Amino acid sequence: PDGVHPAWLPPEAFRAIGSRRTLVRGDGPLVDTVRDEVTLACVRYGGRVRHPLPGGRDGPGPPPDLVLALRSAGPLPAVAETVLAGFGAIGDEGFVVARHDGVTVVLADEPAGLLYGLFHVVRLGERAFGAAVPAEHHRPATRRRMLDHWDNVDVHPVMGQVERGYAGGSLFWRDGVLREDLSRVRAYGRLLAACGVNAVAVNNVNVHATEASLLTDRLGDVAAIAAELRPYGIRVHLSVRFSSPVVLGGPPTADPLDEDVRKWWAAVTERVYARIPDFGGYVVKADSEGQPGPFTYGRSHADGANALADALEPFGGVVHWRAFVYDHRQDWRDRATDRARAAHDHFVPLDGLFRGNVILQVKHGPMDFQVREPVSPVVAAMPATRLAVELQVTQEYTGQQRHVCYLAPMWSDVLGFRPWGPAGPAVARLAAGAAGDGGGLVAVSNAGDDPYWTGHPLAQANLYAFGRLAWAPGADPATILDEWIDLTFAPSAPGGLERLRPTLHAIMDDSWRTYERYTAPLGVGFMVRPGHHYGPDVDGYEYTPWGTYHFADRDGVGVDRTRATGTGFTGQYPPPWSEVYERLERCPDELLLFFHHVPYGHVLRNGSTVIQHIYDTHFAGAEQVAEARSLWERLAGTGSVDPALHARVKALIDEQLRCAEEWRDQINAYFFRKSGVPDAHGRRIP
Ligand code: GCW
Repeated sequence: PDGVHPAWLPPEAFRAIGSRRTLVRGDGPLVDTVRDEVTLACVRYGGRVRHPLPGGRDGPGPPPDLVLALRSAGPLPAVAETVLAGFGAIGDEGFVVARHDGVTVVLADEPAGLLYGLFHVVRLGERAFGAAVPAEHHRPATRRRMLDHWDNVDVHPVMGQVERGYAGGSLFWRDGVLREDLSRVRAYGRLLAACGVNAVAVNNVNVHATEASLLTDRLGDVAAIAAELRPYGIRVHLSVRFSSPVVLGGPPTADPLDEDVRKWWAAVTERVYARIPDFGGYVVKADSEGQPGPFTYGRSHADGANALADALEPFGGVVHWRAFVYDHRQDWRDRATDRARAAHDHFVPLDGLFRGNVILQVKHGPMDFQVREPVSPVVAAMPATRLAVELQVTQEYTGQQRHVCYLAPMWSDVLGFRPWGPAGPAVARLAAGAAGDGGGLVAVSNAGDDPYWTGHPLAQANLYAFGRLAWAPGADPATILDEWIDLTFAPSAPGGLERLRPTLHAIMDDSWRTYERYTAPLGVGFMVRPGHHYGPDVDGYEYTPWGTYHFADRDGVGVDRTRATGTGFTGQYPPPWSEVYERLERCPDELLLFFHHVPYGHVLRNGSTVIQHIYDTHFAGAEQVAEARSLWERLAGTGSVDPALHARVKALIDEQLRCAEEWRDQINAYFFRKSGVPDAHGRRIP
C-alpha cells in the first residue's frame, strides 16, 4: 500500500525470481498465491511463468530455472523426480529445496509448504540460482506460530486503541469500525507468511464491551480479516470474554457447567464456523487483572477452558487459555504472597484435566515480560497439557519501540533453556510437543498502522525474528538479523551494505543486554513508571497491590524466593534448577535479585559487588547507547539508508539516549542514597 514501508518484502527482494523462468505446478488457493507472487515478480523483472498444459504436460519453451511444485501435481519434470527420490513425507508446511542440473527445485506435499518454499527462495535471492545444492528438507519446529494483537475496535480511554501498542493505531479497525481498505491487512499477512507465522488473534485479550461482540454481531469484521489473511496461510483466532453469554444476550450466567451456557457457546461457535470455516479458535484471559472467569462461579480453570473447548471441538478449533492468573490486589506488606508463584500454583494441579484442544498459553517468564526473567517453571510442570509459550514482541517493558532492543537473543535463550538440565528437552521442544502436537509459540505483535509498521523501523527485526525463531528455534539471532538486513535494505542501498550491515550489527546484536544494563538490575525487574511502564521509577510499584517489588533498603536489595527463607518459588523448578536458583553461590548473576535478597556488598560470580555492578552496568549501558547514536549519525548522507528512515531512527535514538541517561542516573542515585556506598571509580552520581 502507498506510503507504507515494504519492510522485509520490497519489490526488489523478488528480482532473482522475477528475472527467471519459473514453472509452478499444483492447485488450490495457496498455490494461486505462489503463482501470483511469481507472476507479479516476472512482470516487474522480465521473467516468465510457465503454465502447464491441460493433462499435466508443461507448456512449450526452454526449460525453467525454477520449479515450484506440489508432489501431487501429476507427472513432475524429471529434475524434480530426481530431487524427490528417497524422500518420504515432506509434511503439511514443509518443503524440499535443491539446485540440480541448473534448476532450482522446490517441492511440497501441501500448498502451505510451497508458499514457505517460495519465501525461502526469496530469502536466498541470487544465491538460489548458483552452484548445485543437494536437497534440503525444511519444516517448522512448531505447528502453530501465532501473533496476538492487543487491538481494540474502539479507542480505550486509558490504553488507547492498541493496548501496549507503540506503532500507531490498529491495522484492522479505525474510528470504531472495520477499515474499509484492508489492503494493509493483506500486506501484513504476506509479511508474516514470509517469516513463517500462520495464525493471528485479532483483538485484545482484555475484551471490552464493543470487542465482545466480535463473536456475534460484529463477526463480519473477523470474517473480512480472515479473508485477507487466508491467501497467506494464516488462520484467524478471536479473543473472547469469558462472560460472553451474559454480555451478549445469552443466559444470565457464564457458569461453565451450566447446560444453557454450554449450549450457547456451541450455537455461537457453530455460527462462527459457518462464516469462517477455517477459524482457528478462541483466546481467553480469565480471572486475570479484572477479566471475568470461572472463579466467579466457583469453577476451576479446567472447567472454564473445557466448556469453550467442547464448543470448538466439532470444528477442529482450539482454545488458547492464558495462564497469566495472579492476584493484582495483593497487600504489599504481605511478604509471603509471591506473584511469580501464581501461574504454577493455579495451573499445575489441573494438569491432565484439560481437553485435548485446550492450549495453556504461558508467558515465558513467571512475572511479566521483563527484560530478564527465568523461564516460567510451568513449562516443565504440566506433561499432560498442551502448552504454548508466549513472548512479547511489542516492547512494553523493553523500550516501547523508542529504544533499539533486538529481542531475538533473549527469545533464543528462552527457547533453548532446558528445565531438567542438559540431558532434558529445551523449551522449544516442549512447546512443539514430543509428537508435534504441542501448543506452539505465540507472541504479542508490535505492528500497527504506523508507516514503518512497528514505530521504530529497526523494531521490524523483532517481528521478523519471532516468526523465524518459531519456525526454527535453533536459528542464530545474528544470522536472522542478516536475513532481515539483506531483505529490507539491500535493494535500497545501491552502494551495497558494506557500511550499513556492520553498523546495524553494532547497534542491534547486543541491544537487549544494553537495555538490561541501564534498566532494572540483576533480574529484579520493573522499577518502571506505573501505568504506562516507560522510563524509570524505582519505587513506582513498591507499595502497590501489583506484586512487583524489589525490597531495597539501606542494607540490600532483591526478592528472597528460596525455599529456605523466602517464598519457596525455587521449589517450582525441577532439579538442577531448583538447586541452582536456591543457592546463592550457584545462582546466575543475571538472575540474582530475582531469587535472592542480598547485601550491597555481596560479591557476584563475576567478582564485582552488587552495588558496584549496578553502577558499572548503568554507566556502561548509557555509554553504549551514546555509541550507537554516533554510529547511526555517521550513516547520514552516505546513501546506505533512505534519508526518511535515517531521520526517524535518529530522532528515536536521541530519545533512547535521553531515557537511558535518566535510567542510569535514577538507578545509581537511588542505590547510592540507600546504600551510602560510593562508586569505586568516583564517577558522578547525582
Ligand atoms: O504485561 C501486562 C500488560 C497488560 C496486559 C497483560 C496481559 C493485555 O501490562 O496491558 O493486558 O500483561 O498479558 O494480559
